[in-house]
Amino acid sequence: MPSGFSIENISTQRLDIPFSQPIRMSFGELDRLNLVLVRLTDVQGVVGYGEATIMGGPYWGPESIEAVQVAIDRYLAPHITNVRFAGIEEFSHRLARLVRGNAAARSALEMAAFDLLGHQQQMSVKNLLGGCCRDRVEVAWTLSTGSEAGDILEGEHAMLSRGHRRFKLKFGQGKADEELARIVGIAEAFRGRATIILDINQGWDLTTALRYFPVLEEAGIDCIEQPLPMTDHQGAARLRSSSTMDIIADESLVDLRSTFEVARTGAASAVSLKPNRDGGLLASRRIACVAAAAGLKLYGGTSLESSLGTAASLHLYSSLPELQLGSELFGPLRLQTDIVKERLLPRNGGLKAPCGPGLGVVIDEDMVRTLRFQS
Ligand code: MUC
Ligand code: MG
Repeated sequence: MPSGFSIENISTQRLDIPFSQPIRMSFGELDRLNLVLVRLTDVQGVVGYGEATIMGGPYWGPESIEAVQVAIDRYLAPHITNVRFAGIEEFSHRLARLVRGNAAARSALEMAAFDLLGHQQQMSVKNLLGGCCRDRVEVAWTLSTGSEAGDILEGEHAMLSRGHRRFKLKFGQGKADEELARIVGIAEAFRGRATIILDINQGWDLTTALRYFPVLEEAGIDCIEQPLPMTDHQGAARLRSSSTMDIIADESLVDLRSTFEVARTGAASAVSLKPNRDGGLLASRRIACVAAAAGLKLYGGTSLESSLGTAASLHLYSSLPELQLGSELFGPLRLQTDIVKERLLPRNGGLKAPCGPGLGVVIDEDMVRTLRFQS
């Protein structure tokens, strides 16, 4: 058998999956996840699946779901079908040379290629990535009922029923002072029992952040994610020197160079990894290496993927030597329905990477057809 792999056919499908509970972020409220499902088929008929997810439109980041599909169908697929690749590194590198940016589109294709290779070789993606450094990845949960009392109730339930010990809160849902009071109330309710990450999604300027940081620190918030606009490294470095809370970089990380800049300028003490934002598992792993070399902590982020994309991230996060802040791989828990037969739902506060070949999840084609019809 010749070494490497090639793809005979690539197809994409747009799907929307409603959330069980809306999530409000600084740019608006999301009630559904937008997804592009990718299928790669080799000459033997072996199939690999991948997905790209977008949160509502080009709001969180620059890509829209329509742009993801066009990028794959028109600008990537024609150049990677019936081409022999030595392996996944060459494949991923080729995608990055074909288009600028378009990270979610590249990530979906690379994910599907990992799945395909895993099925061809009867090997799990975690083993293609070098094997596990941990057999379980901790999972945080985002509280977003819309009220302080509702969030506290839901947090208590999440701790008791699923063992979460880390919660994420979003800022940007209403009047700043009221919202601050809600966040302080929730943080105080869980002080000493759960870690709280507050994600601002670039919603503040430096003056606002300098005003609120002492209050949040006093309330027991542990980490602040992306408080300032993505390029304001100087402002973030100033915040970092004024506080003992961890600052997690998220939207600031668009590639290796920006990760290096975040590290060089001291703009964060931790980074959130997101293969869908980074251009795939291999790109996220490189970001993790640069961050680790700079002494930054690692957090296993999510782009609210279904169980398919969650499995991909889980294989990567399980294989990393360091993952100090655990993960937020709660996407499947947030979705009303899923595209795999056995959903990846956290138990005892964590998730274990599936063991089967490839990504280790089986696509539910009936559900895919239903969702396609509704999208
Ligand atoms: C983000 O900015 O982190 C992922 C989890 C969550 O609560 O929001 C998203 C996006
Ligand atoms: Mg974030």
